[in-house]
Order: sequence, then structure tokens, then C-alpha cells
Amino acid sequence: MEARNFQATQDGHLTDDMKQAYQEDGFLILTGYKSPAECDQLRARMAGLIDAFDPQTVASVFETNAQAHAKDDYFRKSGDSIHFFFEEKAFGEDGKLTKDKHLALNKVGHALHDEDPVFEAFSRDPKMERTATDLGLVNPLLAQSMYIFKPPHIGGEVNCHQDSTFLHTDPLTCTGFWFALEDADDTNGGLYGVPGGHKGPLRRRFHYHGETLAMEELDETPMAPGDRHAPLIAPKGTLVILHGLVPHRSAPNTSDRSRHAYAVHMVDGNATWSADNWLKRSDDNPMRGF
Ligand SMILES: O=C(O)CCC(=O)C(=O)O
Repeated sequence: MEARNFQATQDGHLTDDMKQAYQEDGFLILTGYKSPAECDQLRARMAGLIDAFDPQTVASVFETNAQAHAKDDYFRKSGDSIHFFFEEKAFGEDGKLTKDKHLALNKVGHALHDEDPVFEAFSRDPKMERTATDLGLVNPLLAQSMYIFKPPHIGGEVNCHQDSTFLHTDPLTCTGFWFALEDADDTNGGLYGVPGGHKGPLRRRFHYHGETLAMEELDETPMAPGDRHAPLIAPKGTLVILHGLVPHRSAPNTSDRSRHAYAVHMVDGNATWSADNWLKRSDDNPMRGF
């Protein structure tokens, strides 16, 4: 099954055909949304952040025998910071990295868009505001950002999920803006989505139950059989917009090509943010729009 794609407009506005495709499919593929130079600039900035980062500062979080609560705590505190998350088995039993730190990372998140000026400029692009508004977000707020590495050979699968599971508002407004910083396709761990799958219910919610973060099952409707998952082919510079209810996933990267991506998730500030969401911001550093 082929997913349709469109050439992005210069100013970020969506044409009627694009809006219709998003309403029907629950995703929208816009090629050429960012220039190759903008993608390279973001990659270079991330390489610089990694250069400046000492993995030993988080070895106790990621080493093989690390206490589960250490990883959990590092994740909980990442909502308003830049935290580095390593692939499984990146640290050996001796607490040392088993490979070059640039090739051992799974992702960096979750407030690059607020805490780093280069990521902020990429994320708070006026073009993006026009796109978000055309999608129907009245007061778009940038809730979280992630740089996703999917390293060659070891980049793992991301299981089929709906983004509103993680960023819940009433009514549901979570919308993913996923940028291919390198060509991403069905051979190097690219995305798959279920066309029309956003018309189904929210299946799960990941949220605080008191002090505990846990997944709650809401609806047992299956996401969709594998043959309904369409590869979302995304050449470098492509923006893939994902409705918060559309089931999507990514395959493992078994190729020798890397697949860097950057994702910003927005919610509508006019909807009610669920206070038990995993993502916490302090009162003096709230979520902001453009
Ligand atoms: O980049 C990936 O592999 C998965 C990204 C994703 O699922 C998301 O941004 O919601």
C-alpha cells in the first residue's frame, strides 16, 4: 500500500488537497519542507551537543546492571531538559561505553526546542506555525521534541502506538511533526502508518497514577493488521505530520545507512492539558507556542 505524498508549499500553508489527505489518512507527507542545508545544520548541532556530553555522567542510568528507578527518574526529569538516552547494551558491565558515543544513542529529548537555540529556530519556524494553524490547532504549543538516531544495524523497532497515548489533552489535540534529516524508507528503519487509523479510539494512556508512571489500557480494539501499515517514504527534508490517534511505528534499522530524524509534538493550548501526563513543566518554564 502506497502512502500519498505532496511537495510542500514554500510558506508552509496547506492546500485543500493536503488537508483532505490528512483528514482521510491521519498523516500527511510533505516532501521538501526543510532544505538539505537546514537538515545538515541540525545534524551538525546535535553532533556538537554529543561532543560536549560526557556519557560517564549517565553511566549509572544506562549500564547493564543499572537500577530501574535510575532510568525512570532520568526519563521523568527530561520533560524540560536535554537528556541523552542510550541504546540497550550501550554500556558494558564495567560501566564503559561499548562503542563510540555518536553511534550508541537512541534519542535525545525532550525540550531541545526550548533549551537549544539552533533547535529552537528549526522548531519555531513561522512556516511551521502556518502549517499547525492550517491543521486546526488554534493555539499550537510545542510540548516535546526528540532527536531520534536509529543507528545502522542496531537501531531498534518502535512499536505501533498512538501519540495521544503519551501527550493527552481534552479534547485530544496531540499532533506529531516528524522531520527526516536523512532519507528514511522501508530499508533503513523508516516510519509506517495505518491510513485512516486515526478514526479509531485511543487504545492506551501512559500517565501518572499517583507517584507511579504506568500504561493504562483503555480500549482493546486492535491497531490494524500489518498489511494495512503503509511505508511513509520520507526523503531528507520531508515533514511527516501524524495525527495523535493514527497508529504508527518504525522498523529496526538493519541497513548500514543511518536514519536521523527530529520530531516535535504539539498540542492545542485551548484544550485542557491532562495534569497526570508524564511530561512535566515547572510553573516558571511553561510550554510555549511560536
Ligand atoms: O522515528 C521513529 O522511529 C519513531 C517516531 C515516532 O513514533 C514519533 O515521533 O511519534
